Parts: sequence; structure tokens; C-alpha cells
Amino acid sequence: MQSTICALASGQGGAVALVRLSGPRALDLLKSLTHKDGAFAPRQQVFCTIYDGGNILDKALVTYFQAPHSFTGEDVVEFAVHGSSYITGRLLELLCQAGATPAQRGEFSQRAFLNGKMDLVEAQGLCDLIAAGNKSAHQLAMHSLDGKLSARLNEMKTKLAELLAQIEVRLDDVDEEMQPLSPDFIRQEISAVLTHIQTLTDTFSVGRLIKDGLKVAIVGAPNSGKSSLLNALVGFDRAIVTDICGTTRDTVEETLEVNGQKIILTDTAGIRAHALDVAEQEGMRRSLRAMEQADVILFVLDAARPLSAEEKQLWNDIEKAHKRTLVILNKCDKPGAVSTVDLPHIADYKQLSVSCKKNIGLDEIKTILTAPMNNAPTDGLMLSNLRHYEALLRAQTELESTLIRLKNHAGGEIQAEHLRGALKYLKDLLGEITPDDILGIIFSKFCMGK
Ligand SMILES: Nc1nc2c(ncn2[C@@H]2O[C@H](COP(=O)(O)OP(=O)(O)O)[C@@H](O)[C@H]2O)c(=O)[nH]1
Ligand SMILES: [Mg+2]
Repeated sequence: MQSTICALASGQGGAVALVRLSGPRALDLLKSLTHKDGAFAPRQQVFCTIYDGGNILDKALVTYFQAPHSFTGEDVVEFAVHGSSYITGRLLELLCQAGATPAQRGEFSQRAFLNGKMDLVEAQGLCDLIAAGNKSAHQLAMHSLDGKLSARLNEMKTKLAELLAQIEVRLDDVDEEMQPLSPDFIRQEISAVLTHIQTLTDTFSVGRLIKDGLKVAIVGAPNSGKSSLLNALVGFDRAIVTDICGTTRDTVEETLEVNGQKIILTDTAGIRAHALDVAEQEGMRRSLRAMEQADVILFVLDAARPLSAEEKQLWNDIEKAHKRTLVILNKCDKPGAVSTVDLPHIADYKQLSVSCKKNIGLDEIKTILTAPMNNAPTDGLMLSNLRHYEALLRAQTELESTLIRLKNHAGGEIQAEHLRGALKYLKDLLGEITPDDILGIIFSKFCMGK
């Protein structure tokens, strides 16, 4: 028999906390803890006393959801108790003593998925929704959760399945009584699906940024004003600023929101040829790593100082990283500050005059950074999940192979094989044939109690 699982579904520390229980024994356990034998009407909140042996643990609002009309599809009980960590901890302990087991991360959602309450794309949308910290990420997750993305994927799946069926039925038609399918028709059907795939995969680079945030590394020589730039962009003194070289030794990370988009800024230790000590060396190593992991690099220069050999070397490294890069000519308030610098291929990059001290050019940096993230398609359908993206790329390869085989007059058997391959990737994406261990990994990334 399926176990009955329990977990705290809300955060700690509020006035009210939610403890969730799901499984075949949920109602039994509710009755035993509330000492109530009578019926609990489904979907109706009841004010109950919860007992800890002979003592009262809490008075709480309790809701019973009868299978299959619940989040998980099983019998579910939700206890809205007072938000004391003692009460929630003890309630979970009592439930476990009475036969429930603590839920794993994402186990409620996994059960909902296994009971057909949602497909894998919707489940992952739910996970993203809870994690979404800004408006764009929220909207993106909502489109996954509300089934819009699944509907598009299912449409593509149905089209391919119908085409495959038409090809397969002719493979069985040994007497050739059926009219053969015209290659043009097959090509049209496959091209239509390929267009949908392309439209979706094109959104991934932006979707990923909206979901996870744009990672920006601030790099440059010591004293160019990197920490000042971080502080000016986030709007408070996050990093220490001094006129002493080598002040920033570790990377300093801060998140900010610009027009509903998440930006993760990393201030780094200045790069110079001779580090003072081991700590500064390690700091410089971390700077380079931050640069490798970034989506965008802000290369900060002191516009009133000539370029140093170290800055020219660093520019080489930046170029090799092949990242979107903005050249920030900081301290433009200082006399003699230049508005352009001469570096290899500099014409391919945008140079901006900025003063962290006088608050010049900062809004422009923000606008430029977030500009690509505002390119969401009008229907809002975007990919933001690497698993979805990779599955669609694989389906695309199979379909392109079908088209090539078609051109080379390959037989129906070979066409069918590639179509089956493409269908397999779409079904895997929706969770229809996803192996248990992969499901386990996906759901383990969910939060507790979900
Ligand atoms: N005049 C002027 N000074 C600045 C500006 N930005 C930073 N500084 C000064 O430059 C020095 C080094 O700044 P800091 O942010 O610590 O540089 P970092 O080593 O690159 O992190 C400090 O004395 C700052 O006050 C600016 O826009 N104008
Ligand atoms: Mg610094």
C-alpha cells in the first residue's frame, strides 16, 4: 500500500503554519489526532482541537480533501496550525508515530504527477513558480503551470503521432491497397512541427535568463571603481570601497531587480600582475571564475588613467571568454577623463562613460543589461528549463533526419524510425515515459512540503 506522507508546507516563522498530510491513511490519522469519529466533509474547513495524548497541542483549522479531488490525487489533510516551531514539529512527530512518514522533497508533486494531476512540464512550472522572485520569472512559470506550454507540446506530439500512424498502416499494407502518402505531405507535416520547435528553442536563451537571472561579472584593475559600481547599481553600500589597491579580495554577490528582471552582480578582486599575498591571489582566481560563469562582463576602467599593461592583458582574457561585454569608462567626472579607449576589436563593444560618484550612466547600464530579457514572445510561451530545451533539440535532429531521408527516397520504415525517435523525446519531455530515477532527480529539486 502507498505510504501516507507528511511535511510542513509553509515557511517557519509566520502566525499560521500549514502541515500537509497525503495518502490512504490521512483521514484515519486526522480522526485519531482530533479524537473525532464523525465524518469530515471534503473541502470544508473545520475548527478542531488537536491532541497530544491527553493534552491539547493546538486548536486549528483542518481541511480534508477526498481522493481523487486533491492536489496529489490521494486523500489529503491540511492542518492550519499556529506558527510555532514546537507545534509544527510536534504535530509532524505525532503523525509519524501514528504511521505517516516524512515526505521527501517534491514528493507531494511527484504523487500528483504519478496520479495524472499534471504532466512533468506543469510540475516543473510549479517548482519554478515557487522559486520565482520577480514578475517576469513568475509569468514564465505560470505559462508552464497553467498548461499552455504543455498544450503546444501535445499539439506537436499529436501531429507526429498521426503522421507516424499513417506511415505505419501503409507498412502493414502488404497488398498495397492504400494510396501511398505523398512526400510533399510528409514534408509539410514535419516542417510544421519543426517550425514550432524552432520558435520554442529560440526562446531558451532569454527564458533561461528570466528564470535564473542575468549573471554579471564586474572586472577590472584595482581601484578602477568596481566595488563603487556594484554599490551604485544596487543602491546601497554593499561592498567596501577605499582608495587602497586590493581592498576587494573575495567575490561579492548581490541581486537587484530592474524592470521586473533579476540581475545577479558579482564584484571581483582587481586583477594585477603582483598580488600582495595568497588571499589576493585566490581572489584573482575567483575573479576569473566569475567571468567564466557570467552572462555579461562589465569591464571597468578608470577613464582618467592611461590603460595599464595589466588591463590590456585582462582585455585579452575578456575577449577569449566570448561573452557580452560592456566597457565602463568610470570616473568620467574627473578632469582629463576620456570617453573612448583603444583596445583590440574595441569597435565591436559598447563603451559607456560613467561616474559612480556622480551617478552618471548607471540607468543606461541597467537598460542595456536587461534589454535582451524584454524580448519575450507575445504568446508568452518560452523555454527556461535545460531539460526541455535539450529534449526539443533531440526531437529536432530526428525530424531533420526524416526530411533528409525523405529527400533521398528512403522507405517508410526508415521515416517511421526517426519519427518514433522524435515522439519519444516529446513524450519524455512531458513525463510520459521518463524513467523513475530521472523523475526522482527532477522532483528532488523541489522544495520541502511541495
Ligand atoms: N572621482 C571618482 N572616483 C571614484 C568613482 N568611482 C570610484 N571612485 C573612487 O575610486 C577609488 C576606488 O574605488 P573602488 O570602488 O574601491 O575600486 P575597486 O578597487 O575597483 O573596487 C575609491 O576611492 C572611490 O571613491 C567615480 O566615479 N569618480
Ligand atoms: Mg573593490
